[in-house]
Amino acid sequence: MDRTELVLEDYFNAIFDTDRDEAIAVIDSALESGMAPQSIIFDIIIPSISRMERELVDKENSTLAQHYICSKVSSEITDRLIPLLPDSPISRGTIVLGTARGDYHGLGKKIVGSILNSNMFKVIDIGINVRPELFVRAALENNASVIGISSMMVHTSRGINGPRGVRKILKEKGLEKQIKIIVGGAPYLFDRNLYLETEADAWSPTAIEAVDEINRLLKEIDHDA
Ligand code: B12
Repeated sequence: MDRTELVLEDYFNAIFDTDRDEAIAVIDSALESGMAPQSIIFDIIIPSISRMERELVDKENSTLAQHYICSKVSSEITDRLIPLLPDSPISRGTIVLGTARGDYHGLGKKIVGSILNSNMFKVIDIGINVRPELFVRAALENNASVIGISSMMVHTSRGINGPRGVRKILKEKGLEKQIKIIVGGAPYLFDRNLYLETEADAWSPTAIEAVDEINRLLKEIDHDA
């Protein structure tokens, strides 16, 4: 096993046992030994959440309570890692980011925001359970070119209170050429054409790939201007 695999194993065992202190100790020791914060997020925390889900759904080997603690600890550790990611002083554009109405999953959005931030975007995170009107209002108030909507459940991606609701308002206000919509989250991973159904301009499977997609959207806006 290489070092990353060892840390992954130790971290997974800690969260599987809902041992918050041990999970934090594993991450602190990984940081001390020189592991990069971004690698901890993508190579340790995200794979552990997926593995935890497999234990719950496929193997029926864990409980929803374990799952809940795992996501709480993961979120707390991600909060500690975000300030350690490089912060870029230059801004390529402003992105308003939130989780769709009715959806309380916030970890993916948090990671997307911090990766965009360290890739020269100004990110306005407006939280979870966000109504369509609030997305548009925040975009106008902050002169944002892109609205990013995270949906982790099928109904919060497809429903009228999700991206489609935002699209409807952009259309009504004649803002479609100046504000683009990007979406992401679990349902889009299961159905790669779903973003079209939700009337978004783009989607991305990961935070890293979102950087290129947003650059493409910004070019589209410049071209149309
Ligand atoms: C952790 C988790 C929870 C935690 C959430 C904690 C929190 N504060 O976030 C808890 C336990 C509270 C929870 C609750 C529920 N959950 Co839940 N949950 C999950 C789980 C296992 C992992 C989600 C996660 O954090 N992943 C880790 C992050 C880092 O990954 P990510 O979110 O996918 O984000 C990455 C990309 O998707 C992308 N991305 C994400 N957002 C965005 C946005 C943009 C703009 C872009 C570009 C990219 C992008 O970038 C991220 C980083 O690379 C998923 C399973 C799954 N496969 O996703 C189920 C899942 C989403 N949950 C599910 C369900 C059903 C529920 C509950 C209804 C359960 C219940 N019976 O109560 C409730 C819903 C509560 C609500 N109203 O929101 C279902 C949804 C199924 C469906 N068909 O709709 C899933 C898919 C589990 C399953 N297989 O059934 N959940």
